[in-house]
Amino acid sequence: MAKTKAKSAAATKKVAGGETHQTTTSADQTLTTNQGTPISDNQNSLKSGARGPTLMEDFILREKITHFDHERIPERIVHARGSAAHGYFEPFKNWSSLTKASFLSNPKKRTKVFTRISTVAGGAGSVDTPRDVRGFAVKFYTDEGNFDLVGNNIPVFFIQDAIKFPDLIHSVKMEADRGFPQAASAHDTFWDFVSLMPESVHMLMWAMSDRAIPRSLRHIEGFGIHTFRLVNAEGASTFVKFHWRPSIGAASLIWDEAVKIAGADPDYHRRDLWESIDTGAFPEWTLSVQAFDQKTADELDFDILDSTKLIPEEVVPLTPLGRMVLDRNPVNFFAETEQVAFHPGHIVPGIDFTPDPLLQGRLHSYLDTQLSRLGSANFHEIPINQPVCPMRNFQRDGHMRMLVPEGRANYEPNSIDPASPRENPVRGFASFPDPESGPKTRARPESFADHYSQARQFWRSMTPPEQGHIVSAFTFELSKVTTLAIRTRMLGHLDLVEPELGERVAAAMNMAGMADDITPAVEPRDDLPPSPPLSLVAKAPATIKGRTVGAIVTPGFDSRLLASLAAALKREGAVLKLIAPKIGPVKDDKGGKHEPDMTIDGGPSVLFDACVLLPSEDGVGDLMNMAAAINWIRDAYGHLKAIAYVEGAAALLDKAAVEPDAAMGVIELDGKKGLGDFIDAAKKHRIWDREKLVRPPA
Ligand code: HDE
Repeated sequence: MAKTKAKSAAATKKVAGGETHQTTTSADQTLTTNQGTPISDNQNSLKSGARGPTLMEDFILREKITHFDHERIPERIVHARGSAAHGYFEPFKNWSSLTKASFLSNPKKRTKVFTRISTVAGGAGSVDTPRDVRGFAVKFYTDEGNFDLVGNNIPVFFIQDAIKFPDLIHSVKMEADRGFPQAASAHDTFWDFVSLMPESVHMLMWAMSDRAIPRSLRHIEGFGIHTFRLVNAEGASTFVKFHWRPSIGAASLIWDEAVKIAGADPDYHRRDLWESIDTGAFPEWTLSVQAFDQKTADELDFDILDSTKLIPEEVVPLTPLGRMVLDRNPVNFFAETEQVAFHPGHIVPGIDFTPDPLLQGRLHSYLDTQLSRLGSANFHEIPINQPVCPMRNFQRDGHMRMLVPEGRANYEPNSIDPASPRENPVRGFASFPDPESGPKTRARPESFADHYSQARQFWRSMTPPEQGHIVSAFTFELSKVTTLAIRTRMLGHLDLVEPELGERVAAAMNMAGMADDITPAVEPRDDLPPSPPLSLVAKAPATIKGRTVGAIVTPGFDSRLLASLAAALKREGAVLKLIAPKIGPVKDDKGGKHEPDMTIDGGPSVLFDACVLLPSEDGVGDLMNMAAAINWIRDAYGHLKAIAYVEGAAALLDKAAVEPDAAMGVIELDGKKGLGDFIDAAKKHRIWDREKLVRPPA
């Protein structure tokens, strides 16, 4: 039922920042070469006789093929697969007490943004739903320069020092000799590396939780991870951790769904983001900070420069700064999503770094990577990367220079051109005068040494279903590891996180009692209280806003029921998709025609958040013999989704071995009450009580 808006072809298109750039479309539709020479024949190359050899002279063929041969640029070494959208950010109030960043100074000021959300390990053509961290990168086109907040959907990281990043990434990517597995951490080299790096244990808990298989890109949280500084006009600095919270709540897939979606729709997340923006359901996030001073930092029992630690919200609560809305899809994937260049060093006055050794290494890496990926020091001139504020300096020339700077003076100071740009001690970026100093050393501070306490706190903050999924994820991944010593080493770490976790994973692998004995550098704390905001299930809002409900219909189905279902879902902000055995129009009981969105085998129930069986009586007979229809129901049940059915469809439930039971979210649509109960069940997102019937926790 998705509507696609007709797009008008225009000679020019707005790009990031709002300036107008020429596109390849023009009023005269004559096809031309890159030099503008009109082309008379785009079907045949130039030959000596119709059956003769192609001539070298064919400059049109050679230009076209040469350009084609060079269409690809190196994909990002990490975060290669991503999807992006344009939008805006607006602060809730004037935050000048905290920061002089001008985009945070005025609630009436809208700042354009471009946001790219990505997986980390897979290549650009990999699927959307592997178990992986999601990158969450936002470019704010502020009036004082571009600010890039380049974060992830998990608030901590695997390593503490940038020097380990190439090792981490080599270990998780495809194995060096065999070139597989793609986009998966479930293999020996990854678990070998992390099991030798105890600092990664906290992040592993998050990566093995349902956070790493998000329901959609609209349903993820984002985190800046490192401690940053905000600095106000008086030069006062406040430490901050950045947080993004989606307005529709965070939600995850179930592992079996993620695996099946990878086949059913490898572009599941990209399509979802595109379609929701295209139909006007704009994703929205609140940007908050945990703001704290040096005294609070000194009182914490971990180091705020250690990116493997988070500050619980009970200790420093969130201050909501403003909101981001994504309301426009890219017009060209390559020009925008592929060429956008994020860099934590793209920063504006009022925001500053800390000496977190992970962040410090990133400040080198991102600039360097743009040079190799985009091929030129002029990558900032690519439209999507251009600042919207004036940009003037004396940097000149280089590959693919687009700007044409005028004037004689290309150096500073100069007396030849008094109007040329000059430094500005008042408006200019000034680094916070951090008094850090010390002897040159390659040491890791003692304050970074506790690797297990927060991992344990995370485990204790999870609800039982979430704990069960963590156990299953460790079990799945470690069962793919062929080297026994890696498994036993990892079990040793899990025992230190929490004996119950280690024991459950060991039992699930039939390896009870085989864990290595690992001595931690610092004894894990046993007194950290659970932190409820760490659990997605505990704080899930009761809503189906932004969700998709799939309904199977067959010719002659009940039009009245469909109409009330559609109206109820619309009221709740959910999307209804019609699924039918065949893609052509389906007639209802009154003769009305409906265009199905998908066929049953092209639209398995993994693609929907809640499922409805609305076949006609005749249709039930046909569906009884369709494996895809029976699996549709079976999977919906196994994935703990609310299921509504019409009385006639009870036989289908029976064949799928699904017990009709309203208390377990399998609800008969018998008028208003049935519909209301179904919506209420769908708002729970999952019927967790059902899990013990289909997948008893390990
Ligand atoms: Fe990145 N990371 N990273 N990273 N990262 C890149 O830059 C790097 C880290 C993150 O949508 C690369 O343009 C190092 C943490 C995102 O285009 C590269 C280290 C966090 C994206 C790079 C880290 C991130 C990247 C590859 C350890 C969360 C995608 C392509 C010191 C706070 C941005 C590129 C996009 C991309 C290096 C660790 C987030 C190679 C050296 C921690 C969201 O420069």
